[in-house]
Amino acid sequence: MLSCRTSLYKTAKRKKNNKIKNKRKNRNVSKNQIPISEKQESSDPEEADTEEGFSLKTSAPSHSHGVQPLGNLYLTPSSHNSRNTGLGNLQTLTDELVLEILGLLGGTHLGVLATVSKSFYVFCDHEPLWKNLVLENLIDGFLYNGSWKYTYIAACNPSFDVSSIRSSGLRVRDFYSDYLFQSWLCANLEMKPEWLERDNIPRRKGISIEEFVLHFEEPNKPVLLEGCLDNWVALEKWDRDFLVKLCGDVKFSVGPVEMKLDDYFKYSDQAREERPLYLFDPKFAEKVPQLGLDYEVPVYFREDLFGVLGNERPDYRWIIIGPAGSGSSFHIDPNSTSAWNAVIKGSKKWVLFPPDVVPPGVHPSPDGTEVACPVSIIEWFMNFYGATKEWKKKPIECVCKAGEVIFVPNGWWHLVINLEDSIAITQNFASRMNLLNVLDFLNRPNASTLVSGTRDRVNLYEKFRNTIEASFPGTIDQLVLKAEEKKAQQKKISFWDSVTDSKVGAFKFSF
Ligand SMILES: O=C(O)CCC(=O)C(=O)O
Repeated sequence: MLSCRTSLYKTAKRKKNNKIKNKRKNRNVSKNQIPISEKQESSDPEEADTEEGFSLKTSAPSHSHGVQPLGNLYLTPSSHNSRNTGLGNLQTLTDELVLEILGLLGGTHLGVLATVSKSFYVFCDHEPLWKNLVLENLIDGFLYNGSWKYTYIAACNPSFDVSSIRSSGLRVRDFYSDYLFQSWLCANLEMKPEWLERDNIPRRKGISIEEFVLHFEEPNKPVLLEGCLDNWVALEKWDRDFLVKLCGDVKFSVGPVEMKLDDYFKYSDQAREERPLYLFDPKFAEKVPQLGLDYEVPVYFREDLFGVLGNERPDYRWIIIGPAGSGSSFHIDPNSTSAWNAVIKGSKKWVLFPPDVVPPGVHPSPDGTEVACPVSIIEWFMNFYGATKEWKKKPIECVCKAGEVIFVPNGWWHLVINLEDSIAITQNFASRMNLLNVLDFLNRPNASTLVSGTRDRVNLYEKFRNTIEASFPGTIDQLVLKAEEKKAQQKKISFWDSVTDSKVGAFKFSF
């Protein structure tokens, strides 16, 4: 098992109802677990495979400062960690805490502090610190410049020639840090073939709407649907060149910032980081109406009762664009809605757990407003995926390719990682099958923090309920009645099951 970090990152996904706290667990690295140190010095990244069978991306650079995992310290005769000497009295702080404190500084102070010692130099050069500075300060967009640090410096000092200081970084001897090492490792790891092997989702082609409802929507089970995008213009036309020509200058939501599509693609060409920025925009069809016209909702998902709210409905559709390695870490979709996700270019690995199974490594807060999970998707695979092999309730998994659609039923946990540069459309909806769940969710006492995708979180319940009543009188009552009948039926069945079981037991004993 590789080392893990414990720093807390906070990101709030715009689509999701729950804030996601990313956590890296710290485990010690045993001697024979990370044999990377010498190989890491090699300029050929392909040599840098670990004994556990992890392989690095072919274009992976070695760690720019030569940081090694802590376990390697015990292999060195000198047993000296320059991380500690360079931090002085601060050496007792964990790496997470050092970085947390450095995160309070601006760019100029980080630059000055970097000159204090080699250790501070390595810490102050940590890319996520500079990424945060960019995302906090350059919210109207930026031009990525090869690294977050150079992006920030170039944006703040337009007349300064960043290329004059660009270097591959100062290599520091005997610097051991699991936290920093793992950040580099996760940015440069290839997905292992065994992480992609399990494919146990039901696949269907050409089924009727009734079959979809009976076998998947009503029992709330995921399914991968093939062949239902065949008439999408988007499937035929959308690729990077087409989109850049159509709307390269239009700004889309990318994390907390707005970026021109063209600038986003330029960033994603160069992005080599643990959690690449993901373009996830709920207003794409308002910004570029043509995008909304190039696809249609697959027949299975046409009943969307939130439609009664018109412009007042919560966000419900997104264009999603990201490079290989980008994706969505574990979450449940907002407002108890179900969703469909159609891949237009590229491919996505999906891992889904049913509502009653919390994925390993994921810790939701009791009120459901926050979720703590590993820093990155790749870290989840590295440290937690293996555990699911032993689980009785295995996750549902698949690789969803261009032209395919996945149905994500309400309440299911899911994680998605793009295996290639990908473009997708997703929509969330409330059909008759999940209307009561949605209404219950909107009516929860903490709706003001739980409901998402709208400014009117508290009033959404009343508004939605009343409008449904007006548009489809009696529907809610009918659904409530049906749900009660179903519950009673289930109770009856489980009563007779238990009686039968005890009879069998009695027979056995009577022999
Ligand atoms: O990254 C993706 O394509 C999946 C998005 C997702 O999980 C969602 O829309 O809920």
